[in-house]
Amino acid sequence: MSVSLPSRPTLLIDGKWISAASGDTRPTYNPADATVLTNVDEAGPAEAEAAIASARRFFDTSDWRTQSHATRCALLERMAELLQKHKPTLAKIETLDTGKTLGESEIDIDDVTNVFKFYAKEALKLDHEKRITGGSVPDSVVSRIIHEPVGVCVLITPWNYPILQLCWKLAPALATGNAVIIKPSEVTPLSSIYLVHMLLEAGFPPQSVQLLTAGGASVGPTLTTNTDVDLVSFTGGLATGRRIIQATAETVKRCTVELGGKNPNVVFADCDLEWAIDNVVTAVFVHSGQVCSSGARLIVEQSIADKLVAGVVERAKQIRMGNGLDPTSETGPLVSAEHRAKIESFIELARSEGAKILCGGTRPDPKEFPELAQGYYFLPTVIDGCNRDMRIVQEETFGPILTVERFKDGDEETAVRLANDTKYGLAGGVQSGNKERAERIARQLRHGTVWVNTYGAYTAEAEWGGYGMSGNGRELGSKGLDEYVETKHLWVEDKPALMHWFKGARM
Ligand code: TXE
Repeated sequence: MSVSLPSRPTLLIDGKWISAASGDTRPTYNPADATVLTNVDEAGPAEAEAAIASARRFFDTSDWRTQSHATRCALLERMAELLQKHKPTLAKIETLDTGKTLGESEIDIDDVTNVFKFYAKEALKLDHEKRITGGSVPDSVVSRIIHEPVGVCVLITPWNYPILQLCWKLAPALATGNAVIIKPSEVTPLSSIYLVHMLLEAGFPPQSVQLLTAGGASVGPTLTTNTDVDLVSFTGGLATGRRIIQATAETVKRCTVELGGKNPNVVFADCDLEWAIDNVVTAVFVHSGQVCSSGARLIVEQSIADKLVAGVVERAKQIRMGNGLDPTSETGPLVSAEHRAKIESFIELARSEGAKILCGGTRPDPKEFPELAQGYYFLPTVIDGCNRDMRIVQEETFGPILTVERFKDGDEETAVRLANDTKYGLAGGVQSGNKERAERIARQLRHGTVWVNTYGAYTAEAEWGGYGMSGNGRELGSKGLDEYVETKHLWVEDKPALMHWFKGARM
């Protein structure tokens, strides 16, 4: 299946596609077979400075930020149309770069089409100026709340959902009149490059968007400390997130971070067994577990546990791994050799902690699956005998690894305690045939999204984000728009009068 990949130059700075002054490039790999897909330009601090300067100039001197929301929202609507028009190519690029199946890439594009459409409507509400009356506001005063863009926004995205994570930030940022600097993951930059070409095709002003393809270490410090940057929105790992919060604190930038999770899926014995097996397998093994909200911790009621776990193991063994472009593949490889090495070290950790690996725990056997031998594949893995003190239960592996913990029949308190016993708090599931019980448990979970009798769905209209170390702020929904908006209070006195505070001789 041929597709033309974005070609160099890949840096968009001040409205022009350029290469790095250093001439440096970086290869990007196809995780399905470890071949080099193409090379992209590698920006350095000088290019980051140039992108910031251009974005600042554009934001301060153009009429982009003062236009009506309706004008900008029309561009968002156009972008939604273009996402559908370019879907076949964009989906293939996403699959080649991330390894996810083509079906998953297409779902991501449909989802972000809805995100653009949603914010094209939602941002229109900001044209409404809220009038404050009564209280301590005198009749002679017109007091209003108006909304303005934050300014220059740096958007840093990860490799597991490159288009999706970028659009969750991009749509609200552009709808509200900000100037954005995009820094995609160096592991999967291709769909973001393609998407930036689409933004220009849609008619966004060239300087409203700057693109830096680069490693985090080379441009990150500049992007997060420069005084001309007003906001940093980051999705990625906890360690990098902490670094970004610290870096942005010095200049008191607005900073929102989404840092993943270690998400519980609580299953009660009153579920239909076959249904519950399907739910658990889907929750954890989609995209080979490289999902921030994946249901990686099964917390199961004792009386159903053995049967459920046996069923999950059986199903996990049947998952068809393969190249994402092959329509028969149900899940793809891990994103990189480095990430697979990390997953393998987690397996060693689990063993050393005394947990029992029931299935998987290795790469596919190259004799049995020669077609998978070159890629970064790792078998769906179920680990039993876990308890809350184990690091395999506490750390985010971001791979196809399910840990199993049990609670005594009817012991809802323990189920909730186990589910909440994580430093993260992004998402979780409650599966039960008893609706009242499910609702009761769902309300006690300290997680940003809780699915009841299903797992994994989201919608552009509902906020997404985490409690605890899963991050701060929210994406999607109306709060996802607020992240990119400054609120200004205008207090206008219609009948100016002496204030009588200082009583100098002349008054
Ligand atoms: O992500 P990083 P990594 C988790 C997952 C994974 C771990 C590490 O557990 O194993 O994070 O993944 C940019 N200043 N998630 O190392 O480093 C980087 O270039 C500015 C969860 O690949 O967090 C990339 O664009 N930027 C997650 C982005 O940060 C910097 C999704 C994310 O990279 C930077 C992915 C710096 N100093 C991984 N250093 C989720 N929440 O969904 C790096 N970057």
